Amino acid sequence: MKNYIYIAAIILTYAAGGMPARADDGIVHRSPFDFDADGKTDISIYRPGPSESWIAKSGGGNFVTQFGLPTDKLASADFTGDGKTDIAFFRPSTGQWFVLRSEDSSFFGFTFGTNGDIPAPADFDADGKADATVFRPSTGTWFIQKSSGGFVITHFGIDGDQPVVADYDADGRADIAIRRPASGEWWIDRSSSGVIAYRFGSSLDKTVQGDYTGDGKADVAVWRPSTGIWFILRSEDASMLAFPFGQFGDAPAPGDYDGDGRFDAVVFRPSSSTWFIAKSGGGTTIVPFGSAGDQPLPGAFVR
Ligand SMILES: [Ca+2]
Ligand SMILES: [Ca+2]
Ligand SMILES: [Ca+2]
Ligand SMILES: [Ca+2]
Repeated sequence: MKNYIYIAAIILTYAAGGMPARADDGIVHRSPFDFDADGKTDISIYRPGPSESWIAKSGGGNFVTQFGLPTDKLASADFTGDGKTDIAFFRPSTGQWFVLRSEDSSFFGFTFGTNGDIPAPADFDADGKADATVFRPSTGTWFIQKSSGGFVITHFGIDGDQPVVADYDADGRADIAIRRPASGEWWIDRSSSGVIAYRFGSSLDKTVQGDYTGDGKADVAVWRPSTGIWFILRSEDASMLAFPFGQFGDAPAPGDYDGDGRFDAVVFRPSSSTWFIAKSGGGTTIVPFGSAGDQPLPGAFVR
């Protein structure tokens, strides 16, 4: 009972919007999976069978396109730098990337990585364009193809680690980071402030890092499939926020769906093809979109 009251109390804090506003630091913090550049993450899915991506644009209208193969890994990000997320895939069998330009729906492809690599595109050089990136678990090596030119090859992590890239120190540059499931360790190589490590979550938790508190710094966060509880490690003071949202069988799809600069807890429920969005600005939105077997695009980098 005591535990229940504790959780209820923190939900109230969360829903009341008691978080500080995002830092006014001049850095553009774009919402992920924002296909129409209105600052809001869009409800969107990939349907592997027919290789269709369906996007419910928060600015209005639906978009559907056939692109990729059923066995491709989701890798959507803003590679072209126009503020709109580009539908993109990584093909493990060949190490190829395929990007559908948001500007004109033309596509380009290139080879970067090899079978077994895990795609983790993000903007490491802070030029507004996502950089093709893979983490190679077998050797613990990161390969980053910078959009501004040049490559980064660096060792960070060991076999079995999972990439959990985000901007944890709010300098506008994505940070190399891994989660080690067996021990629940997170190791973050912050681009401006050095390496930091946390122990947070259990091996079965799903990684849902993002800026839930609105200070511009991504918060270490996990979603527990067995109970549907979200655990967020606040970047401000490393205190923990926990609240239930979703249930077993759901797929977490974190992002900023209401565009207030704070991540929202979101799950896609395949059994009923329904999205549940706990808006950080307050209120819950329930939207039917997709069908069983679909993969939420905003869940592309949930590990
Ligand atoms: Ca870049
Ligand atoms: Ca950073
Ligand atoms: Ca934060
Ligand atoms: Ca939000």
